[in-house]
Amino acid sequence: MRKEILQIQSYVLNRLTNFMYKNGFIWILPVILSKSTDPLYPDPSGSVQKSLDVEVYGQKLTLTQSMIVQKQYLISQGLDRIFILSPNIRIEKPERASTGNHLFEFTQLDFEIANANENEARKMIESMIVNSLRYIRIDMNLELKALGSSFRVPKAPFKTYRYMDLLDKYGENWEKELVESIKDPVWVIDIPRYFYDMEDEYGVWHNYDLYVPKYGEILSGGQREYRYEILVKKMDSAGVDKSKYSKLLELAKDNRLRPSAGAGLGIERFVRWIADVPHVKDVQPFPRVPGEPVEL
Ligand code: ASN
Repeated sequence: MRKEILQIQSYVLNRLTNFMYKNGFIWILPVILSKSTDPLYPDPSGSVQKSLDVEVYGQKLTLTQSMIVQKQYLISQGLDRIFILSPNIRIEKPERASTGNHLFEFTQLDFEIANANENEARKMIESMIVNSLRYIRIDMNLELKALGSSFRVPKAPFKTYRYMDLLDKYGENWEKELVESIKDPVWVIDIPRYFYDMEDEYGVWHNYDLYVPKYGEILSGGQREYRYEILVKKMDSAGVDKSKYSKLLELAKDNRLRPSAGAGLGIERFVRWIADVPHVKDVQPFPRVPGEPVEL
């Protein structure tokens, strides 16, 4: 484990949390056990095999896969901007060990903005990325040089591609083709997936993932669904167990969910791109690689 990578990671965490704080976000502590966690399906590029359920005091809870439902809850309670450094457990298929992108335990900077639409959220994310990279370039210059990292600071707005267009152009292998063809981060939008991402009446999904050159996706987010009937319909068609989401559905039924948009930035993926190292396991001293034994 290179010390420079951990120095960069430490700096990145400081920069990102500072950026959020200065932009009016309230820092919330994470939960590791959830009644309502992200089901992570349907997702065209997902590979989570199962969720880990445990019984605690007679109640069935799940190791948190993402805090999306908790974020929607907090927004419904009147908070306008929130973020969490959230540890997530996702039991990925062992084949994902070789992508360089997957750990079965990782941390995301997960945030949500009340009343924001897709464009406003993407703008805020672009400024967070560009702003922190500018500082990293300067303040971490020695560490970046020692690692031979050559990332460049991009300019906003980032280029945007539609998921279906990429699929048409490159086929199933589109992610690999895309990251090999770009020099700066790009957006992939309009991806058919989770019940909580907003799909409008024309079938357009108002969600967005951020891809970086060479490595792939580092951030995923969307404008949120808050309408009761649509949430129920989406959960039913995905085969999601609605009893796990009773609080969310109760709020939606009472018209108390508010429109919002947000995203989660994978910390290990972001640092790995900055440090320019082959695998996300290289930035975590205690890596949890799909299919591989844990040492500590
Ligand atoms: N955190 C992501 C979001 O806000 C969800 C995820 O990690 N699946 O959209």
